[in-house]
Formats: sequence, structure tokens, C-alpha cells
Amino acid sequence: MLDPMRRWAKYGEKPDYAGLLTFSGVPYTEDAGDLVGFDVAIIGAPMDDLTSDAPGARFGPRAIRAASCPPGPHLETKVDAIGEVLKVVDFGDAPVIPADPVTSHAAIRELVSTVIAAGLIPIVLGGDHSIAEPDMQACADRFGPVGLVHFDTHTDTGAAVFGATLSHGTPMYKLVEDGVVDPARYAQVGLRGYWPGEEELSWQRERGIRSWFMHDVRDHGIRAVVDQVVAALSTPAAEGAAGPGPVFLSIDIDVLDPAFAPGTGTPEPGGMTSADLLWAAREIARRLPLVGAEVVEVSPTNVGSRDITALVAERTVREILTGIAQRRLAQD
Ligand SMILES: [Mn+2]
Repeated sequence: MLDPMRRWAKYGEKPDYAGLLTFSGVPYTEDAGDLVGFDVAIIGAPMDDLTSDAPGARFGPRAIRAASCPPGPHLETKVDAIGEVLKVVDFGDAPVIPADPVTSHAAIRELVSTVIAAGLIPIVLGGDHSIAEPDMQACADRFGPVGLVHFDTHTDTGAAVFGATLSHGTPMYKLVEDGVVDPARYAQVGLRGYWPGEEELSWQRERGIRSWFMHDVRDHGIRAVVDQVVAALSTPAAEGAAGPGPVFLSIDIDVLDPAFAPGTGTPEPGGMTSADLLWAAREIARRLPLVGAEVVEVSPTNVGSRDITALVAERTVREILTGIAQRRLAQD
């Protein structure tokens, strides 16, 4: 276990630009034995081999870590998720192999499984959206079929994209078809633009997948949409079960308007604001029982907090952590 704060201990905080690069300066380990006693593990999944347009998301995890700032109390909620409520560890990157997405996916699934086996919530930094497959497979291996809250411009429910079944446009199709995601507890938020077509949309409707389009967010507001998503996901996973079943939160940063997140592979104008996404990520984490989360498709072009896409991705992760912390505090 390495503590990036050690040399700055007498000051109580470390400059963001100095020392070992971990998420928010939290301790770093690659040893599963060190995970005991922690609540949340940050994992990097730096691969972009399966993108259908501009690559670059392989640089996402490093850029998100570089855009992070020290822990501190969230001014709105007054909760210091990283510094006080939760024990957060950076478990490093999955050992991905360039141009070998099958091996990379297996490595990601193994690392996420290790974190879940130790009783932690994994938060995975992408990476293209194909990593949703190993991320949620690892969750379902432990918890059974998961509910899914999916923020994205696109549905990612293609059976194939350009004829390829392994793609960042197909993970949600495969996860539903394979029984990893329960389609009755699957909510999509922020859809817009010109893909997918009727074939994919009718496949979704037949399975009961619920969609909130960007025009729903525009017309009704993010508060109403999140209320409806939470209600849809609050149904028990199995008949007779108490309370909502396990939920995975998947955030494709391209759900944001390109004005807020220009660094992404398949940008689409007319998207969400950062303020709406940050609030929504926190509320979902506070109100639903998350077993894992991912923030994907961050394709940085700048260094540190000067990369605005990595910056908003980092703050999105922190809002998820704040929501998890609020939920823990309410249960104590
Ligand atoms: Mn996506």
C-alpha cells in the first residue's frame, strides 16, 4: 500500500500536480489483500480499441486522476465522502493489452471481480463503453442480474456496429441478451441525435427497457426525470424480495453537451449540462443500492484540470462517492 500523502503529512494536504498520481490522492495498491476495510475502489480501464469513431479514451483514466483535487466537504451536502465517510483506495489500472480487446476485457473483469469479492464498490474509469461488459458481468457474477441506470447520448444496444458484435455500440445489447442486466430494471437517460434506428428501439421496447430522451430532460427537468428513474428501478429484483435489487450506474460522458465535454469519441450537440449530470449522479447513488459504477468515453487532449472533459468526469465520480456516502450516513 502506497500513501501519496506521506511526504506531505505535516501539511495535511498535497498539491494536485505533485507526487504519485492516484484518484484524489487516496492510497494506491495492486494487492487484493490490502482491500480489506475499504469501501470503494477506483479502477482504470484504459482501452479504446472498440470505438466506432475517434479514439483517445485509453488516456481517460490517467487524465481523470490528474484532474482530481484533494478531499474536502461538499459545499452543498456538507459531506466529505473521501476524507471522512468512505475509505477509498485506488486499485490501479487493469492490465489491458493494445489491439487485444478480448484479453483486455478479461483483465478488467478479473480486477472488478477482485474488488467485489473483497466487499468494495468498484468505480471504473474508462476507456470506451465496451468496458460495460466486463464491469457488469463481474457484478452479476456476485449479485445476479443487475438493474442499470445508463446516462448516454446513444443506447449502445446495437446487435452489431459496422458488422462488429464486439464494439462500444453493442455492450448493452449483449448484457441484456446474456441475462446480466434485467431489462425491466434498465433506465436510459439523455438519448438524442440520429442513432440507433427502429430495429434497436423496437428490440428495447419488446424487453421493457425504459428510455428518457434528451427532450424529456429539456421539457420536464432533471429532477422529474431522476424521480421517474428511481421509481422505475425501485421495484424488487425478484418476486417477494424486499426493496430494490442491485443497481449499476453507467455514465457515458457524451451524455453531456459537447460544450461541457468536447473530449469524447462520438459527440452530439444538445446534451445535458454539467450541473444536471453532477446532481443526477449523486442522487442516483444516494437513492439506489449501487453495486458498481463506471464513467467512460473520456478522451482528453490536455493535462491536469485544464482538460475540461476529464475535469467534469472526475467531479462526476466524486458526486457518485458523495451519494454513496450520504446513503451510508442515512443507514447508520
Ligand atoms: Mn455509450
